[in-house]
Amino acid sequence: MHTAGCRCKEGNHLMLASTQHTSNQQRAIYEQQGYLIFPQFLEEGELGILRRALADVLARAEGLTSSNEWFSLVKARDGAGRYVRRVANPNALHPAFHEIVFNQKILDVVESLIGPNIQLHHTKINLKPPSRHAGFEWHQDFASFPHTNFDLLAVMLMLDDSTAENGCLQVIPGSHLWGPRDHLYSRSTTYSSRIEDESVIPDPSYWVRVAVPAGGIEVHHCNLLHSSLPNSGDKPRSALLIQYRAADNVQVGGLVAHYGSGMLVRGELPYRVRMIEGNFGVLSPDKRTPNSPPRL
Ligand SMILES: O=C(O)CCC(=O)C(=O)O
Repeated sequence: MHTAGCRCKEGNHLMLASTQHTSNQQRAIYEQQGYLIFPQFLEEGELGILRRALADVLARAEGLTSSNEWFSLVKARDGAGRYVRRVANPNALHPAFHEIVFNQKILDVVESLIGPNIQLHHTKINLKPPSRHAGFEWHQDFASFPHTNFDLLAVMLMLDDSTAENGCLQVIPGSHLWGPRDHLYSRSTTYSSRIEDESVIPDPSYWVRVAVPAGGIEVHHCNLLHSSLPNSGDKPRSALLIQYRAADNVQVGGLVAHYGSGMLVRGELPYRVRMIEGNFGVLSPDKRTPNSPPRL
């Protein structure tokens, strides 16, 4: 099933410039591949504001020795010290991360993919310190917050250059068409998941590394299988993730306590729920790989 039409060589994907493609073309690529890349998306000034905001937010984590509701920490590769691995709900912590959620250029892309009525689901910042713990196993986002339909996507905005060395995203093009799969909590963290039946993951010749420069964005469908390796280089890889959904798409499981979740960012509330047919597993506390850390 997964082999149909998705054999891709590493890096062989379409790089879009927001002005070069019509929204119909963007949508057609997204429907076929499950992801889009815009390597030059933000102006330098816009990127600068976000990078300064990140520095301000991280200043609040100085001196922390264990994770809290905002900051998840991991041990450095050499064991000396701890790094912030994830900032939860940065839109609650800094006005720049609140405002970027309403960025009209981003919302134009999102509208071309999931329609005119758009809600925020959540934001987070994933930091990739040089740590063996900083990878993500193959997963679909849908499993962590299932909804009544699949018009749910992530915009990943690169705050640093993301490269093969520092653990850029990797995807399996077309895998969103396989539908939602059962997941377990990941082996290494308490807040991410991995596909339960790893035998469906095709061989590495189908994997595509998505290296995107700072200021660029990658957009992926909630059922696209994606992962990323730990940072094996010496440069950080920070990325802001903004998850949006169509306003007629209602969450039916998983974590709901995100700051600003359900906020209408464009269009209007349709007061309708659109449901697709099918059934899917919801992550429950017992869905753990035997050696995965205890659920927080
Ligand atoms: O930051 C990454 O490399 C992957 C992020 C991701 O897949 C997630 O947070 O669900």
